[in-house]
Formats: sequence, C-alpha cells, structure tokens
Amino acid sequence: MLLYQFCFIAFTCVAFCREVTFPPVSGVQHALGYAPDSTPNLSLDLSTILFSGLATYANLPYVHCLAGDDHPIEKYDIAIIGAPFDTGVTARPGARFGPGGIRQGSRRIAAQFSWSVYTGRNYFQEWAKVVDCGDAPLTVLDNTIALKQLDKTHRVISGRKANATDYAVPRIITLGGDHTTTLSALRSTYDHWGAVSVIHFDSHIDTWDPAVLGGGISHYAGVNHGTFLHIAHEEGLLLNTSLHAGIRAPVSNPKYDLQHDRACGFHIVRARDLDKLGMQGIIEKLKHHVAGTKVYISVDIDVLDPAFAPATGTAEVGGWTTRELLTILDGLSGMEVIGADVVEVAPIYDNPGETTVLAAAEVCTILTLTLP
Ligand SMILES: [Mn+2]
Repeated sequence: MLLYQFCFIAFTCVAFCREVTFPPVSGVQHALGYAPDSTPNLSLDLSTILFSGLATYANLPYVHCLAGDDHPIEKYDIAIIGAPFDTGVTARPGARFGPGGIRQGSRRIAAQFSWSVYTGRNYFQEWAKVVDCGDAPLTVLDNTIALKQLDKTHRVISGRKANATDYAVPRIITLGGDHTTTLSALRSTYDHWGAVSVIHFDSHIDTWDPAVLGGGISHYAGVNHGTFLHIAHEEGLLLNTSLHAGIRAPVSNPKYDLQHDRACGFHIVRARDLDKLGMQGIIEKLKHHVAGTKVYISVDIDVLDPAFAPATGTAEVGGWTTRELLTILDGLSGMEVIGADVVEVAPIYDNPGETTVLAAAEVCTILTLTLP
C-alpha cells in the first residue's frame, strides 16, 4: 500500500513538473510581438513576423528589380538598392558591407509600425510603394567595371514604369558603399531630370580635383570617394545651387580647395554653423539655397560625430548628433527630391550596440519621406 502511494505521488509529481502552463499571451506572436487576443492563432501569417525570413531594408518586400524583360515583376515607386563597393576609399575600407549592415540596423522598422510621433506621418504607408531591390552586382576586382555595373543597375531600376505616382519612373535610394557610388546615382538622375542641386551631408567636401587626389597614380584611381563631386560637376550633372552640410574636415590647400569647391557649384554649411544658426536656421538655409530646383540628397554617415557613427571610412570628430541630423532631414520634406543615398557605412568598425547602422537605417527611413 505504501509503495503504491509512493509511486502514485512520484508519478503525479513528474507529470505535474513536466507540465508547462503558458500565460494567456499566445506563443504564436503578432507581427510586432503583441497577440491581438489571448487565443493562439495558428493560421497567422508568420511571414509578417519581424526578424524572420531574409533581411530586407525595413522588412519591405523584395522585388527582383534587375530581372530580364521576359520576367514580369511588381511595379514600385521607390527602390532601395545596395551598392557594395568600397575600393574608392582613402582611409578605412569596409563599406562594401554597408548595405547588409544598414538592413541589419533596420530589422525593427516595419511599415505597419512607422507612424512618426513628430510628423504624424508613416513613411512607408503614404502614396509610394517602397521596395528593396537587393544589391547591385559589382565586381570587387576592377573599379572601372564595378562603376559601369552600378551605372547600369541605376539605368535598369529607374528605367521601369512607376507604380502609382505623378512621376513616370521610380526613384532610387542607394545604401552605400563608399561615396564614389553617388556618381552613378547622379548620372541616372541626370538622364531623367537633368542637372540637380545636391544637398551633400558630409564632413568632407568631396570635390577634390582628381589631379590632386589619386589621379596622379592612374586615371581610374582619380575616380574615388573624395573626387566624385568634381567629376559630377565636370559631367554637367550638378546645378551651382548645391550645398555641403556638416563640413569640418581640414582641406589640403585652403585657397585652391575652397575656390575649386565654389567653382564646382557648392556653398558650404559647416558643422559648427549649427551652434550659431540652430536647427531651424540650418533647415531654412538649405531650403532657401535649393529653392525651385530638383534636389538629390546624399548623406555620408561621417557627417555624424564618431560618437554617433564610429563605423565609417574617414571619421572626423566634432560632428552633428543623430538627433540633430534627423531633425534637419525631417525639415527638408516638401522639396522636389528625385533621389537620395546614405553611404560610407562600414559595419566592421561598429560597436556591439550597432550605433552606426541604427543611425543609418533611420536616416534612410526619413529620406524615404523626403521623396514627395
Ligand atoms: Mn563623403
């Protein structure tokens, strides 16, 4: 009898101990981690759960934008493309992994949870169909060929019919890649919209003459992340209403470099100008300068202080904070922006908190809104 009782108690204890009771929140989660009710919904579309599937920018749909003519694809209005290219840098390499890093930094962003508490707008659920087209196929062994491949990628992706806009063709936001990649983007915007004003957020001017920076070595070495704006000017892609914003890096020859920069069509807003003008002052200055023109916005992540973006090729201290940059970018909505990029993100130098890629992902989200 005693043995029987012992066995019974032991058995019920084992059975009881093995039983796991979940709280009334379902084990199958809603897309954003919330269960709409306490009933497990086993038919829920698991593909909507963040952090599942392949990483696209902001969990946006992937479209094979480079498919051949015999493969019909979905239409889109704004295409996110990666440009994994970093052999045009003069300091730390690594931005070829920038597109993947920015997508990783954007994993928590999703169209259904993106209403801005500042603007009341949802960047991904307005007029535009925003998609991720993946990365451009660029050789890592020949810069000249790689940049031609990137030119072609822009031509194909911006050459399709837009989904539902006043614009005939889609517009592109590029995830760099070093800053050389902006040259291909500007060639593409020129084909559709002619010369544009560039608002160039950067700590460096990037208008150096190839004769001064790299061109003395070989012709193609002169095409790099410090000369691409000179080349864009030479090719007639820019209006002389362009601006740099956030400049603070020293120049090699104050007279020549700065005169040459003006000759390329640029006006300079320095990093410390923010201390005098305030953020509204900077926004007004930028908007006033490019008024009435079509605008391309290029954000070199090194415009931020290395405290906010350490993972970049040529970091310069004394830069803007992430909040300041986001406020300024938000302030630029309403202009006629025909393309944008966020470049020079080299994730290998980031910290375990992913400071740089989180900032770059958010910059990209706001750039999406600036495209009206
Ligand atoms: Mn740059």
